[in-house]
This record gives sequence, C-alpha cells and structure tokens, in this order.
Amino acid sequence: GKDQWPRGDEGVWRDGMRTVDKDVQAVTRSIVGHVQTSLARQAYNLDNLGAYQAAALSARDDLLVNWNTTQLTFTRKQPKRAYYLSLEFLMGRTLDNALLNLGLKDKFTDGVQKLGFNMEDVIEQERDAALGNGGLGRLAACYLDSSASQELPVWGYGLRYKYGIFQQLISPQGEQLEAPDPWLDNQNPWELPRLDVTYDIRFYGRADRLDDGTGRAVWHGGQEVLAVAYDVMIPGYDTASTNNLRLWESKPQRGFDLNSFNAGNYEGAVEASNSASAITSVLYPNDHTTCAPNRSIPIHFGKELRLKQQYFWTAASLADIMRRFKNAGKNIREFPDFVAIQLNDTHPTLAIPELMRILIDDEDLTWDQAWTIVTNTFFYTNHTVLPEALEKWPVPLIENVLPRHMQIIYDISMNGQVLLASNHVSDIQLTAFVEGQPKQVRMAHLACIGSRKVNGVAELHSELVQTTILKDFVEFEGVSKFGNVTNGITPRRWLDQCNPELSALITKTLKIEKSVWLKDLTKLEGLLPFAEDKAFRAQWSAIKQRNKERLAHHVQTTLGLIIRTDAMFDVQIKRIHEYKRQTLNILGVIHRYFALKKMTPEEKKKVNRRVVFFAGKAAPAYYIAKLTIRLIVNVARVINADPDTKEYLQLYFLPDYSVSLAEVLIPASDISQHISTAGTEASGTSNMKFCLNGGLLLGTVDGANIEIAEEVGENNVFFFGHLTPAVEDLRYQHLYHPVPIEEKCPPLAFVLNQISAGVFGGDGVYEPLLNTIRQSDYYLITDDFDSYIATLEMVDEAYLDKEEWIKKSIRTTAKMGKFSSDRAINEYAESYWNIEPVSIPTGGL
Ligand code: GPK
Repeated sequence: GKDQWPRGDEGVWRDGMRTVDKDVQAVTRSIVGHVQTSLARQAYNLDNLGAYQAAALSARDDLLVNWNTTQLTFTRKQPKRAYYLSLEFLMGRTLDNALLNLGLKDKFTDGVQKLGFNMEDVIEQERDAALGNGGLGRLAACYLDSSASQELPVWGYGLRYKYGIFQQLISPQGEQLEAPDPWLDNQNPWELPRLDVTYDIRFYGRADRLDDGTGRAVWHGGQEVLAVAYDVMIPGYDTASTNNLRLWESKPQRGFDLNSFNAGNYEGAVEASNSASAITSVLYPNDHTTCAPNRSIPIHFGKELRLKQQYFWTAASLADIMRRFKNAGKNIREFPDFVAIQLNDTHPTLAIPELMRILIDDEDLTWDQAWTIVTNTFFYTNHTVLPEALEKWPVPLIENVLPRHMQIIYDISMNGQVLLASNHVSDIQLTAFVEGQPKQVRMAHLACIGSRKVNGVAELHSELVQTTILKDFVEFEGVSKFGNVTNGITPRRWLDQCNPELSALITKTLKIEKSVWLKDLTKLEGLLPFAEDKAFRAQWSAIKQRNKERLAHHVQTTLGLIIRTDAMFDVQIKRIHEYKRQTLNILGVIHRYFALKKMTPEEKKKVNRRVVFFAGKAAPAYYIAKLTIRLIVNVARVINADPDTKEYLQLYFLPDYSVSLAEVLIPASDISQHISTAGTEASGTSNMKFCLNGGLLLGTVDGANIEIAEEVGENNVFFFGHLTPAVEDLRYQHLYHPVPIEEKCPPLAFVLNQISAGVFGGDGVYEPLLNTIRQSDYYLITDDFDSYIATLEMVDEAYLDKEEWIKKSIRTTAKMGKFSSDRAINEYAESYWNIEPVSIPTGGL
C-alpha cells in the first residue's frame, strides 16, 4: 500500500528499482561498471582478482534485490520465524553458489569470457569464508541454503571472526604449522555492514537482587562492549527467497575510553579498546571442544575469552530478535508464537538465562511466566556424546563475567530440584551442576532443561543421547521431548556445483528439469534402471575419471606433485581426531606397503592400484593428532619414493583442508573412509557427500553410515568392526585383562614395530602415538584392525570387477535422496519450530 512508500512519487521509485532478470549484455555492463567505479581500475590491466571482485559485486547487486524483497515481505507478513544460533558457519566460497542459485551461472560465464576471462579462474580467486572447524559448522551452512531454498523464514546468527580457521602448513619434518587466516584482507563483497544496528553488551560488574519480592535484579557496572551487525545474504536455489545470516563484530563502545585518556592513562584506554575487539578476533580452532585430548585437562578451563564470545553473541542476537519482535507490536506472552530459536550444540546455551534475565528484569514478568516462554522458544541439538567434548564452565568464572546469569542458573537448578522432589524422583542427580572443585555448569543439562525439544543428528546418536548423557532427563521429562533429525547436505553445492558433469548427466537421464530433482532429491531413484545400461555406465565412469584428472591437475598446480589417475582413489578427509581413527587408516596403508614389498613382480601385476588421500586439520594443542599427521606425511615420503611399490600404492596428505578442497576431492573419490569407533561419530556428513557423488563407503557401523547402508543396501557399502554395544566391554577388557598385541593381532604388532624401528624416520617421535594403541587402546584399533584389513581386501576385489563397481556407484547415488538437507530442515520446520514457507515475489516489490 501507499504507506509502504514513505516519500515521493511511487512511480519514480519503481522506475529506479533494479531487477534480477538479465541478459549477457546486462551482465557485462554491470561488471564493467563495477570495474570502473567500485574498483576504480582500468580495463587494460585488470587481473583475475579484479575480475572476480567486479563479478562478485555484480552478483551481489542481484542478491540484494531479492534480499530486500524477502526481508520486506517478512516485515509485512510477520510469519513465525526461526533463528539458527551457531558459533560456526563454514560457508566456503560464495560466487559460484550464488550464481547457480540465482540461475545466472551461464550468463556470467559468457559475460566474463567476452571480457577476456575464464570463469573457473575467476571463481578460484575467492577466499573461503572458513568460520568453522568442521562438520558442525558446515551443517549450519547447508541448513541456511536449504532454509532459503524452501522459502522458510530462517535467519542465522553468528560471529564475524576477523580470522577464521587457521591455515595449515606442513613443515619439512611433516609437522603441522598454523598460520592466521586473514580472509577479510581483500574486502568481502558478500557482507553488508550495518553500522546502525548495534547493541551494548555488558560483562562483569554486580547483580543486585531487588527486595521487592519480584525476583528482579539490577546488573550494573563492569565493561560494556559494542556489537555491530554484518549481514550476509543467503540466496535460495531457484527462488527469490534470500535469507540473512547476521554476524556480530565487537568494538569498543567509543573509539577508546575518554576518561582514562584525559587522566593521562593512554595505554589503559587503548588496552580497553583492544580487549573489546579481541572478542570477535579469532575462531577457536578446537573441534569437540572443552577438553584436551588426554581427557583430563579442560582446554577451556579459565578460557574467559571463549565464554565472552558465547555471551556476546547470544546477548546481541537475543536483543536483536527481541527488538524485531517488539517492532511487530505483539504482546511479550506471544513470543514463542513468533520466535523459535535453535541452539546449535551447547555453545549458545547462555541464551537461556539471558532470555530469563530480559523477561524478568526488563519485562517485569514472573519467574513462571518467563520460564514458560523460554521453554517454548528454544530447541537444542546435540552433536556429540564423547564425554570429553561436553561443555562445562566453572561456576567462579561465570560468577565473575556474568554475575546475574549465575544467579539465574542457580535458580533454574533449584526449581528443577523442587520439581523433582514433587515428582518423587529421588535418586537422580539433577540438572545443571556437577560437584567438584570448582563447581562447574554442565551446559548440555542446562540446554536440555531450558528447551522445548532436544535432538541428536542420526538415529543411533539420538538413541545414545537418550540412554547416556541425558538419561536422567528422559526419565524426568518424558521421552517425547527427545527426537532425532538425521543430518543432511545441500545437493546444490555438493553435487550440482562441485560435479557439474554428473549433474548434467543426471538431468539428461532423468528427463526432468535440474531445478526439480535438486529440490526433490528422491527423484534420483530414477537412475536405478540405468545401472543396467552399459552405455550409461560408460558415461558415468568417464565422468569419475575426468574428476580424478581434475583433482590430479589441482594437486599438480598447487603442490607440484604428479598423481597417477589409473588407480582407485581412496579418501579420508575430516578433522584429525583419535575417535575418527586416521591412525587405523595409516596403519592399514603401512600393512599394504609391506605386503606389496613381499610380492613377486608377477603377483604385483594382479594388484589393485590405490592412491590414498588424507586431509584434515588438528587442533593446535592436540598433540596426538599432530603426531598422526606427521606419521602420514613421513610414511608418504617413504612409500612414494620406493621403486618396488610406488606403481601400486601412493599416499598423499593434502595440506590445508577446506570446503573448496573438499569440492575437488569428493567427486574424484572411488571409495571414502568413515571408520570411527562405533558409537563415537554422531552422524558424519561427508559420508553423504561422497555417496551422492557415486563414491562407495568404507565404514564402521556408526552415525549416519548406518542409515546410508539402509538406503543403498548393505551389499553396496563396506562395513567392518565391532558394534556399539560391544565397545564398553572391550574397553574394560583392555584395562583389566590386557592381551599383548603380538598375540592379539600379529600383523598390527608388526606394523607398529616397523614404525618404532624407524622405517619411517622420526627417531622415536611416534612412540606417544603408538602407546595410545599399545596401552589402553581406548578407540579399539587392536580390536578392529583384522576386520578392517579383510574389508580393504574385499574392496580391492570388488574394484577389479569394473562393471559391477560402476553399478554399485550408480545405485549409491540413486538412493541418496534422504540425505538432502531440504528433508532435514523440513523436519525441523514442521516438528520443531512450527514455521511455514513464505513465498517471495520475483523481480522486486
Ligand atoms: C560435533 F561435537 C561436535 C563438534 O564439536 N564439532 C563437530 O563438527 C560434528 N561435530 C560431529 O562430529 C559429526 O558427526 C556431525 O555430523 C556434525 O557435527 C554435524 O552434526
């Protein structure tokens, strides 16, 4: 209506509005315009980086049109919205994805070419936005893509780290070195600074309870830090719907503290401003956080800055959500009817006491009224049951940094106890606290008690959440509070974008529009009959071959290594962690190496050639994980140089694993390894990506591997190892009835002894790593080694039957429909958040 146009002549406004539909000429004009004005550069000396920047600015203009329309539509319609709070968003590159989602990829490719550039080279100029460690952060990114693609009103909230996950370098000795990731150095065209959207966030000071019987308190004094919003546009696929990811930057409230400046304390003033900026300066590089790998020293013990990050982000996000809610003119009691907040792991759990604080201290609600609102607003997703990864914060630390929140947490705990007593539940040691000196708050317990629903990320994992870490709560609150949402991945990035040839073949074969099957991935089942079609199989395997060549080319240009492509590509890429068992894989490689050395030339001719790839980062303080990298690199050095074996076995550790590297590795893989100790990998998501691209799966009966096997059929995956129920008992046996490895598993003993003997150098450096296996062997390497080796041999045999292998590959892709993140996000929208799609008009308002 007229009231939506605040000033002037509507026709003149409309006339000036940009739209998205463009021809190639509009694209080239827009790019040239940005070269000329935004970049202030000359056509004659424009390099690839400049071309990328201009193309990105042009695509950004298009995104902004849709983004504006979407946000205005939400403001007018006031639908219930969901907010995804995640400390990590592992976005990767944006340009290619944005163009594909906008349907402008071909036009830009043409346009860029007319201007003398190659689109692939231009795309390669972009730095990854790597604001995450691994699976948890990438899941958040896939969920944003799916939310926008399904026109769901979902915003992400996170932190705008100045430095993302560290850059990994490998020293000549094979050691991991960390360098900062200055991803913002070349400007970031994908973010909009919102210098007008700011909040003051308090730390420290005092909380004084009022004596008026209301339970209210006043929190005052301490330090105030400014939160500034940066918005990142999240385009949906084949829709105008473009959501928002709001990232907060911390700044000193005023450039620096004028009072101390005037008092002549210049250094003190600058110090205060430094500490404010420090909050969002760097992503914590620990995956499965809180505890050091020796399972006794908490990494975050006393890590005040991490706690400040968590509060800064949750407080700014809640203030923003509350402001938006209030602008809509609703009554505070209706909050849960318009707002759902998803807690991605326990990192944002402080949002629970923070919302209580707002409702009680600022909105004058009673405790019970506030608690009803809170427990109908939040939803909590657990991502791990590893005991050492569960967040705990020392009470004295919270008391100092967030005195009012500590009071509220105590009150939540006390109320829980009262409820318990009234329910005659006597013997469970409830809720938020553990004993010990100092006392610690168990964040998973607080997140659970303060949420409407709690879910795990794959069926087995969700079961384990209910029977182990949150068992008491299931008893206390009832099983209906607990659920499962199996993770998913976006088929846009993880098939269409990273494997364009396969995507084109699928479209041609299914005879339906790409935009249809990419949004209903179960349509892939239509590929099943083509597994029997020889000509189709030939095309399928030719694409895999070209993807291997693309990877080999990438490795050659970036690392200068020559990789043979007439071999099976065997890939394990993920964070380096004992539970993920990269050690099992490298020990298997060494075993294969010695087996090859013993063979006659005749025997070798029958061998299946293998190229084994590893990639992944280790947390900088995770000593054993770093040793694992060092071992892999040094084994590679020996194996790749050995004339007896190098034709049959090659091994590479590719440094600096990233989303962009995954996009090259995954489509090239024949088989990938997901070999965690049973019950430890909550879900895994790269397993889904490999299978979607026709790679077969070698894995344990763990996480989403199980559901993948259910979909594709057990005869199309390679499973090995002990099952979850056996794990506890095996660990007990290791401790109380240990059997020497020489007896238990002689081939493994041989491999370990070769490493100790220095065959791969190192002068004894690997002993601490080997001792984790020789001593308690917590992750069951000695128990699973034999079946692992036997299964690797089955894989070899299967691969030698080329046609059968391709059939398995096709069948695998065909049955991956379930693992689209569209399905997962719909489950959250329907069964958790209770939100509905909002259709967005194309071409602006
Ligand atoms: C789980 F607890 C954590 C963590 O700190 N970081 C992380 O990436 C992963 N995860 C799980 O390890 C994966 O199994 C899972 O697929 C992923 O989260 C997403 O749920």
